[in-house]
Amino acid sequence: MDPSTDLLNHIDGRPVLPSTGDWLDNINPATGRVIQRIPRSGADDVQAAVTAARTALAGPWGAFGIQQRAAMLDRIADGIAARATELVAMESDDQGKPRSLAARVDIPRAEANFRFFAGAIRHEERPCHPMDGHLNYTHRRPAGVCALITPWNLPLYLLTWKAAPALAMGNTLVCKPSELTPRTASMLAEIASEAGLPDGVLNVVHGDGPGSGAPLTSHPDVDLVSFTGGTSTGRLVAAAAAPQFKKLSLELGGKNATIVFEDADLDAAVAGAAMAGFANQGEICLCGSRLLVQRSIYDTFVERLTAKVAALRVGPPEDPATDVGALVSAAHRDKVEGYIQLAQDEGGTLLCGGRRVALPSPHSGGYYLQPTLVGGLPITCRTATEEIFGPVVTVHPFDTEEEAIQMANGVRYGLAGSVWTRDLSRAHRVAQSIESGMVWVNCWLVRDLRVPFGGMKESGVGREGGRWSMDFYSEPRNVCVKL
Ligand code: TXE
Repeated sequence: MDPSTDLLNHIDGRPVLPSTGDWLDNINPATGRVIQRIPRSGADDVQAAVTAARTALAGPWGAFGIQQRAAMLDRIADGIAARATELVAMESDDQGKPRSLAARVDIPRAEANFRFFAGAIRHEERPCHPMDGHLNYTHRRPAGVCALITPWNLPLYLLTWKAAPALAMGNTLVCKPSELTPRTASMLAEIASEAGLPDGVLNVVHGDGPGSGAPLTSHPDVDLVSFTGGTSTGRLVAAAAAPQFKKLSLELGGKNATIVFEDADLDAAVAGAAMAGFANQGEICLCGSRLLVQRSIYDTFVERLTAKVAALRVGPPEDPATDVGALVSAAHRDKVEGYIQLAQDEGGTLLCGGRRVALPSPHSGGYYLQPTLVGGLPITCRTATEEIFGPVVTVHPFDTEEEAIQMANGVRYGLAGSVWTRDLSRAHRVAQSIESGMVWVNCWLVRDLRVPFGGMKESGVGREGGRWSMDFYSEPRNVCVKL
């Protein structure tokens, strides 16, 4: 590999080679070909980044006021918008998602995250509690040095979801993106530097979990950890952060239910269930991977959904007609294939899909799977209770509302769900009975950045979004003044 194409760490405002001299290959999942090398950083690289972040807190950035920070976030948003085309291609080539999806969702949302939190701090109203003879006001201090550890499914979307509020609240950052999708994090660091963010405020350390993720979450000079990723890794992160009482937010896996009642608008529910099941190749923690359909409409619904899913186009990410791109890695494709086999071993019937898709050169080495629907499985089997995180949805009939709620809640996860019905009372009853952090009614993935976002049970701890992010990324303090 030509070293001039190597991706480098970004520490204290400049590109830096890994102290380990060790590298990982960054592979384009659409072709299976190596794009470049990325650092497999180690503890010394993490130390350099944390030192830079700590130093920057005491530098010019620490004196930035609300208006200056808001203006900085807007300039970063402008930089993302100006380089959107490049970011779309980079994200799609790293992750395998259709470019049309990155252009419609990932990159616009990255820009929106910065613009939203610029506005949030400009317009924040803070509580003031008057007493007889005293006045209490709430003051915010930055949390300090923030470790932001992000996954490979929505790389820039999720990194900016953390970085924007963290910067808005005056913190400094050490970002550790997934080793599978590293490039847009480095581009964000470049954009931030060009926007005038002082050196050391936003650092990026590339590498894998053991090499750089673990030293970062356990580093004594890191004040806060925000992690999005798998539940098992979330356990390791929590174990590393808890003994040092670091602020901690965990957004983990999901096994979300899409519940369709017999009175639902079937056109909308079929389209909604297909999108919820297979958007981003099913690699979104919010995806509806368990479909619960009232028995009276089960056959009709499944027939219509099967036709729709079978018609989804699996193709090269750069093709505008592509609905389903490549899975993020060969290992992840194999993991998902393993679950398709398990589904059949557990007695399921493939209603559609189930096989690899072979594309012509240059995509013949890519990691493509057909979107797959499985019927006939017990709701308690492994396929229907473990997170697969790929284009696989299991379909199950139910009879009563109570049964649907019990089925939806019968997993260790509690992240999201959707309910499809025209009965308003039932919609509220069911939405409030599902054990998850968020529920959509007759829609899916409609996101207002002001609302609390996060999961229950094994889907995570804490909430981010709007004022929940502002509280998490700061230390709200009370000052009481004698009048
Ligand atoms: O993510 P990991 P993986 C689920 C999905 C997927 C599974 C594992 O089921 O199959 O998680 O995916 C870093 N200390 N989701 O392995 O391991 C790692 O380098 C600190 C759901 O790709 O969770 C990466 O940057 N950091 C999820 C980040 O953690 C560590 C989205 C996530 O990696 C670490 C992605 C450690 N010990 C996967 N080990 C969602 N909720 O959206 C790894 N990392």
